Amino acid sequence: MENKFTNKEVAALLRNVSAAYQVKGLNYFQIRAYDTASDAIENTASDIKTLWEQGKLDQIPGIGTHIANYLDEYLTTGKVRHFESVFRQVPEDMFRFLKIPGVGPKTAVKIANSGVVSIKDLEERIKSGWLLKHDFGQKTLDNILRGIEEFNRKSDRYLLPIAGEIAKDVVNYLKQNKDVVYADPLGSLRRRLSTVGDIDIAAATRNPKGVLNHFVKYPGIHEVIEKGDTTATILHGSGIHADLMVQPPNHYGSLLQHFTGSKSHNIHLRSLAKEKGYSISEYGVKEIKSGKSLEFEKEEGIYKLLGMETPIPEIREDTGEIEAALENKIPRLIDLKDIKGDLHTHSSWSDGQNTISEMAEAAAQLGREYIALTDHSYPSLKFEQRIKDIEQFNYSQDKIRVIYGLEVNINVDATLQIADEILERHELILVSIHTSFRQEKDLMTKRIIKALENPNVDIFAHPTGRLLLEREGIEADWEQIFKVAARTGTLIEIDAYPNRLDLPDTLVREAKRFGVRFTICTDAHHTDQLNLMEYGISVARRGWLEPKDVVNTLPFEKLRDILKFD
Ligand code: DGT
Ligand code: CA
Ligand code: CA
Ligand code: ZN
Repeated sequence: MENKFTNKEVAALLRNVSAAYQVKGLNYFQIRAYDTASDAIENTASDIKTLWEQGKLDQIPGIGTHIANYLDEYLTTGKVRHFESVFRQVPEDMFRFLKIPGVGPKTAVKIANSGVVSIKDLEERIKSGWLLKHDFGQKTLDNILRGIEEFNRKSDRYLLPIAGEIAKDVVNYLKQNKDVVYADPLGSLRRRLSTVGDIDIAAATRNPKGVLNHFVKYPGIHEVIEKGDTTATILHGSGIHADLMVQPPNHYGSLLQHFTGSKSHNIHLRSLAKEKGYSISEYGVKEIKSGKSLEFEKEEGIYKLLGMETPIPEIREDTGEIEAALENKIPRLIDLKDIKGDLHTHSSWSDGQNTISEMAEAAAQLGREYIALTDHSYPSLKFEQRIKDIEQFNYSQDKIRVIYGLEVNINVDATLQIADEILERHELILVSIHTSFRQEKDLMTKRIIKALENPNVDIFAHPTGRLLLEREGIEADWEQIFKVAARTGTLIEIDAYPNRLDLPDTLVREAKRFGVRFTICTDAHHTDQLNLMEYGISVARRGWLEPKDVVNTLPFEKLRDILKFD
């Protein structure tokens, strides 16, 4: 296979070195260096090959000189002699199996050594019972099967912020061209899905050729895949594809509408249009009877023609938004501006990187009225000292009110990590699952419900425990859980951390139907992460939440009533 040197490929190469080292039993620090570098490359929006060409590889934090030298060799010659010799000492097929979520190096080697040749082959041999005879336990095999399902589903998707940052940069670049009248990211990015398959961008111009020529000279480009008269596709250095579609300004509304999607929204809209005597496409709208073409510079015009208000992009999934729009009944959904405070953050008292005052001041800078510090309740934590520190900070200033809270694990046996006396001493208690994610559904449901029924518990944080592109969420009876949450008044969190976005949007909408109330919080472990709130807002909007559904839209005085502070 030809090397393209995308970030994804380079990151995978380093990940493989780490895996091979683990099999060979090298020490933790040698292994860790490769994992860190791999993460850093996967998560940067800059093209690694371009950085290398500019001699700026060391600009990526996490890449030491040692690995930078190997990368230099790799990008120069297409291979690294040292890596090749490492790879020769482990079964070649193991790397294929490492791509399955939940399969580590040791299991991958075992699979490879048992003669399985591909992921497909592996799936078949598990299902046929063949692998059971080869020293694998049923439980391990079930986990592998689940991983394969996940692998098949996620294929090549990117976290919203990563794709979003790239798209923003491309759009800004396009706007530097004087012939570009409008430019916007569309598709799943505009609908704010938690993961994005490819980037779709639309531009309005009277000079399509010039704009497409400009587009394919974008500096972050890795390769031009295709270039036609009104469209072009590039491979960005990160490994993601970006499609550009151009139309003259008077057709731009149709372009926007079509490529925002979703596909099912569009299909429904088109059949509705047909009933009303119109045919709509990405190029415009036609009156079927007269054959007359209608032009729309803005997409609102198209919806208006069909007798409806324009649904915000986040809800265009054909799950009732068209019906609601026809009756002008789409509620005013929550917005970033509605948020008054953050109720899930960490300081250096647990695993956060900043002190209480640093976190509080950064939150005040963002205009928050209050912030809850919810450090993990390690039993060794000096709870009283920490409360005193927070109270002292509150006396010392009046820009922001710091709420002293804790994030408490729900143990596998449904008890909580710390005693009720300690919970009672705090103003806010989050509970969450950090261990035994694979518990059987019924037990898991009971485990959660018991925690939610504890009167000291205020919020159930990142409920499913999923890690996007990495780990599936827990299995539980959500209907039962939502009923209990509604009855006890326990709030359900939408965690805005980009690889969580948990509760997922579809469950948010379901929970709302049961009368659950929510919080939207950043789970920040660093001051820089306090501004991740916008991603939680996207999830909430996709779940049709209004400001009244979310308690951290309330001013502090009202919030304290709900949380029953002293
Ligand atoms: P992605 O890229 O997998 O994250 O998801 P989208 O929604 O961005 O999907 P994509 O990139 O395949 O297409 C962008 C939009 O273009 C999509 O949301 C709706 C529209 N579109 C694409 N293919 C079709 C189609 O076959 N029929 C209709 N009606 N619309 C389509
Ligand atoms: Ca797309
Ligand atoms: Ca696309
Ligand atoms: Zn947390």
